[in-house]
Amino acid sequence: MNNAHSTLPVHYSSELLLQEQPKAIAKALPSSPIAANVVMPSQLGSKTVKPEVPPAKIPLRTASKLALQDLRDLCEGKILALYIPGFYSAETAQQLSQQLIHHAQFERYFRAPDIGVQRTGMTFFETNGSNEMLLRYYDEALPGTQALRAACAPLLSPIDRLRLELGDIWLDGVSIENAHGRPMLAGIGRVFENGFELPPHQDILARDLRDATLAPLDNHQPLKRQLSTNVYLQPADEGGELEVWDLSPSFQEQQAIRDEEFAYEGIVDRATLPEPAFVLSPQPGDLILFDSGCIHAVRASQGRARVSMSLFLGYRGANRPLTYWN
Ligand SMILES: O=C(O)CCC(=O)C(=O)O
Ligand SMILES: [Fe+2]
Repeated sequence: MNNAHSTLPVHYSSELLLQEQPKAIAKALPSSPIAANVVMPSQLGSKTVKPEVPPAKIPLRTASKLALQDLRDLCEGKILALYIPGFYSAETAQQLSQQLIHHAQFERYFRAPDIGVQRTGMTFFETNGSNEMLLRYYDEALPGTQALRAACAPLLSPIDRLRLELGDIWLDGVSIENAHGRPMLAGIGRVFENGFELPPHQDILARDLRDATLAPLDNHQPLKRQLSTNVYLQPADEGGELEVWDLSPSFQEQQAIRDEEFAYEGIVDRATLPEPAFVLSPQPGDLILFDSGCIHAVRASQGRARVSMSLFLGYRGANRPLTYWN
């Protein structure tokens, strides 16, 4: 562990955002009823200190379906996460998890080989500094998107369902992210191995692009926000809770609290973090969308594999297309 810095820098900043955001360790109360499988900080036994500034952000909003205003609030940073229990049928989710385990090909992330989390297609994050990996990523991207759809067939892939539902509500369109003039991967399946956590990290396209060997297209514009979206298919027997912090350190700040135990330099030392803004135990068929520029983690799971499907979304403004990739 890296003990050189024991606290996280207090200001909220991220190269993902065009403007500095107010400091926002979540002390806000949720605006909607909390599902039984969600733990808010007030229940974690931590002392509640009266905030000096008005509460900045709602940690988690629960909704019965994907709706435009909730998505806008998430994109504009008014809420940290949007939770839609039962987005996909629980029974079909369980069936699909078995189908994926048997018919899809999983391997660990090349850039995080010491973490027991496996994905289907190779993701953009893994191209890190290698021209060969970047070419391979683009060669495999479209076949990877199609292979995941085929592995779900005849069921509708939850990723495709999400893309369709986003397209139904987002008037400026929902399209594939285009960093280099070639289709990116759109959708992955994930399995979490017995006993492994996905340690605290951020997912930020700008950092992955900075690490890539090819400059982005001239007209490629930075994101105002990046969302991680996950549809959960099968929980582990124990553990596997999603934790999200309302903290988005800059690259330099993150490096100062890096956990050197892990090969991937983007892992944050847990010991430096306060209580998360929320902890969620996802159930089969649930969808969550959260700000992936904020630190998040998946607690170690035990027993059978935790299975999910995931997609990133990019937001550039209210009247701009939403984009997606992995
Ligand atoms: O599986 C999860 O709950 C979240 C995984 C994650 O880190 C992500 O989707 O960005
Ligand atoms: Fe992540």
